[in-house]
Amino acid sequence: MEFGDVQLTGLKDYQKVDEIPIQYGTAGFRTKGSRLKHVIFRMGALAAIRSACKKGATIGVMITASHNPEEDNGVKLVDPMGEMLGPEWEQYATEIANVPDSEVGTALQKLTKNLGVTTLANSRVVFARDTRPSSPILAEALEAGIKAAGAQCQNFGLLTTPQLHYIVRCINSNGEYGKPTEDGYFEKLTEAFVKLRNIRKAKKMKKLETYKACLYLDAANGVGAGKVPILQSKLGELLQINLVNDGSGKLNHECGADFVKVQQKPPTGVNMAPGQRWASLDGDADRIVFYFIGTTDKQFHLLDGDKIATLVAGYLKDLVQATGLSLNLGLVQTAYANGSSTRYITDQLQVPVACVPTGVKHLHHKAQEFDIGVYFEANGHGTAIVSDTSYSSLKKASQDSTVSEEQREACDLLLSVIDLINQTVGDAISDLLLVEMILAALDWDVEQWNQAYTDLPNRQLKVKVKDRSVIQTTDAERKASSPIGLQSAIDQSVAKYSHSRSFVRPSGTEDIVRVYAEADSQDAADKLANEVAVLVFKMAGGLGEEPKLH
Ligand code: NG1
Ligand code: ZN
Repeated sequence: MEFGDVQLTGLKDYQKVDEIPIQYGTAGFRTKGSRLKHVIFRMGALAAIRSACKKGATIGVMITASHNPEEDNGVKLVDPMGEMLGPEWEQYATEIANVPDSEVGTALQKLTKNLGVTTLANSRVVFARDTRPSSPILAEALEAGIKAAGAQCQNFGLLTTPQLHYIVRCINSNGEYGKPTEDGYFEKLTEAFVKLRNIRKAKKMKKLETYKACLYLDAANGVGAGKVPILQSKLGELLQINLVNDGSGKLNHECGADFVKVQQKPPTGVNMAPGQRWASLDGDADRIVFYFIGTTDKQFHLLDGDKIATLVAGYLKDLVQATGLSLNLGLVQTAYANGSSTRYITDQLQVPVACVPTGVKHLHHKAQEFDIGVYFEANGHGTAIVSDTSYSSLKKASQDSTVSEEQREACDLLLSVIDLINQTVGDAISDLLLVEMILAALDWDVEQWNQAYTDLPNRQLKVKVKDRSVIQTTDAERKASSPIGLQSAIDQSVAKYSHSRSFVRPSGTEDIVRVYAEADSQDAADKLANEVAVLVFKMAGGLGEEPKLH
């Protein structure tokens, strides 16, 4: 089988296991690990073609299924600046993944020809994987695919998803973004953290009274768990991390950021004392949520992506103001953002806020419209990005002797904060350090942070349907445009509850329809979510039993 001028050697070892179509969705391909060998082999070749189209820039490939169960796996491609794969290539990925085994070579050959690629010998692909049992064998398939295409490759072994994104950007910016290694990653982040935390000492400010440098961290038994000791070794007493779900248990099983966010409860089996600050990563450490048990009410409180976004945006707003530069700061959310958070951002923070469809690529893209764009999904995936021109103005002002000393200091501080942030993609480790740094700077405990606003009670449900594509949405997924009649039925249900909102959308990562509802009491949110789930079940071809209120 010919592909360009190389043989697709090894293809026989990477044949389809079934003919079920597979699609490159919001987070790449995701399904049972046992179905992915051929897809990943083909993605190795596709990454090589992508690299050639980007003039030999290095492309990244990550093998992970994030917060999904242990038996799942997935693959996604990382573009040269560490961003998600360009949208037109998602289509190529889907086509290549689905062609019959006998046509793989021809399909790849046709693609290279259409794209004007003449050689893959200068293509470079780097890759990494998470801790799933199926990941090593899939990494072998990937390497075989890259090599079959004749490209060069480097295997980074076990990394978090954001670490790989960071490394890709470092390589392609010739080290300007940092050293393209795991060591370089930790060095950049922790140096910035240590510098920011020590400012208090340097300025002889009064000692911290409320903030306690102690965090309890659930690593979801994922790839992040192995990274925490490295992080800890560089932080010393500035932050003590007590690790649970450290990799000895089952990945994402009753633990991790997704479990805590969706179930709105602590990971199973942990012992939380009131007032302790807890956080959970997801399986590939690109999401984080915080939580605690109230010292007075003894209730569980969740500080999700919305609460992180508001903390970060509030801090950055003050800092930007102190620089004296006119940089416009904006925040990007999705329909899943709690209504209270959006109100708080608009009314209290007075920061412009935008709503985009689910999927990090949409948030990232929108955030690029601001000088400094903060974006977070409610589930804890997010980061902040700074435009090149804003970064240059900050650099310039920090060294400009005509600028006041306070303003220069603020510029310098903001530059260090930018170093602490992984701008390529949401990064749980970077977000963890950012939150801890801000809480220390404000001398806040977790309860003070939580007081910014009170979440409207909410509920997320999943409905199994025959074909989830019958649900179509508009208005950043807040309205259903198909099937006809569904939206007006949802509107009627919503009208029965006060301060309520509900929407439905097909998941991009699971074969289900997601239902979201919020209202002024948990009981009302639960009832509304259930009513809407029943509507989806009835009007969109539900499978199995009709949803019931629990
Ligand atoms: P889907 O399955 O499309 O809802 C989920 C998350 C997204 C995003 C992707 C990728 C929710 C409601 N959805 O997508 O925000 O993070 O996974 O991991 O959290
Ligand atoms: Zn993830």
